[in-house]
Amino acid sequence: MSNTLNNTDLIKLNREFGIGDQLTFTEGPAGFILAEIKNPHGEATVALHGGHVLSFRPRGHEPVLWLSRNSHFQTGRAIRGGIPVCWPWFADHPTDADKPAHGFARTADWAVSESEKLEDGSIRLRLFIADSEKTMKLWPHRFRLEMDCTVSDVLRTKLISTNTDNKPSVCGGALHSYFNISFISAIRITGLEDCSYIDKVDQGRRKVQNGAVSINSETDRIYLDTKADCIIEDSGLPRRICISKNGSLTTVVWNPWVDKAAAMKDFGNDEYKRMVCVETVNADTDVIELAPGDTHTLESIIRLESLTEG
Ligand code: TA6
Repeated sequence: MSNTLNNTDLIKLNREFGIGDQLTFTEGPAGFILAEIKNPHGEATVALHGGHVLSFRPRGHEPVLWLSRNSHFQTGRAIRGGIPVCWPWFADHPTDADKPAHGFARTADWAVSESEKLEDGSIRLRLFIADSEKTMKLWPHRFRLEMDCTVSDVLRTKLISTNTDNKPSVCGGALHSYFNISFISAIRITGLEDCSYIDKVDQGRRKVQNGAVSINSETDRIYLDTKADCIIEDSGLPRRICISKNGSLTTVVWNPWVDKAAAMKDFGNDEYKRMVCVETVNADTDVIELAPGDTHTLESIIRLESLTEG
C-alpha cells in the first residue's frame, strides 16, 4: 500500500485497525497517511511513511517531540523531527557512500499489522516493512522490521528486527528522537557521565564525558557502552524528559547548531535553539548480528518528570 492518500485505503485502515476516536487514520501533509492516537493519558501521531512517530504529548503537557516547520513530506524523503527510524545501518553506510544515510527504513512505505487498546487505557500500534526487490539492491538480506509504539503518558517505542533469511545478517539502527526544549542553553543532559564517545565534530576523536552534557556549539557524539537512563533537564519549561532504553549500548547526542542548521533545507535557521536529539542506537561496536530466524528489539521509553521530582 502506498503511503499517500487513497480513500479506500483509509476506509479499510479505519475499519480494520481503527479504535473508536482513540485511533483513527487520516490524511496528513502531501496526502501521507497518519495514525492519530488520542486517549485520556496522552496523544501521538504516527506516519506510515517511514514508520515515523511525529508527535507525542502527555495530557496537560507541552509536546515532547520536536518537528521542523520546514520538514519535507515527500515520497523518498525523510521527515525532519519526531522519531525517524534509522535501519539497517546508522549514519553513513559502512562501505558504500552512495547508499542513503541512516538506511532505507525512514523513507519506506510501512503497513499496519496490529492495533489494540490495553487495560490501562493506552493504545498500541504496530507497523512493519519486509524485504523487497528495492531493499535487496541496498541490503542483500531477507528481513521483517516492525515498529511498535504504545501511547499513554509514556511513549514506548520498539524497533523489532527479524532475520527471515537463511544466512546471518548484521544490522545497526536508531530511534533517532528529536526532543522539544525551551532553549538550547537552558538544558543539560545527564546519564552519560564518564562514558567514552566518538566526537564526529572533532575528526572522530575519542573522548570521555566529564559531568553533564551542555550544548553551546555543533554537537555530534556517539556515546559507547551506555546503559543508564538519559535525562534532559530543561530549566526553561521546567521539566525533565527521561529516556530509558533496552537492546542498546549506544547513545547519540546531536545538535546541528548555526551553520549546519542553515545548510539544511528541511530545517529552519533558528530551529537548533529549540531541539536536541538524544538517540537510542545500535552502532559502532554495538551493531547486531542476527542468525537466521533471530530477532532483536531496540526499545526507548520516553516519559516526563517535573524538575522537583527525583
Ligand atoms: O544522529 C546524528 C546524525 O548522524 C548527524 O551526523 C546528522 O547527520 C544527523 O544524524 C541527521 O542526519 P540526516 O541524514 O537526517 O540529515
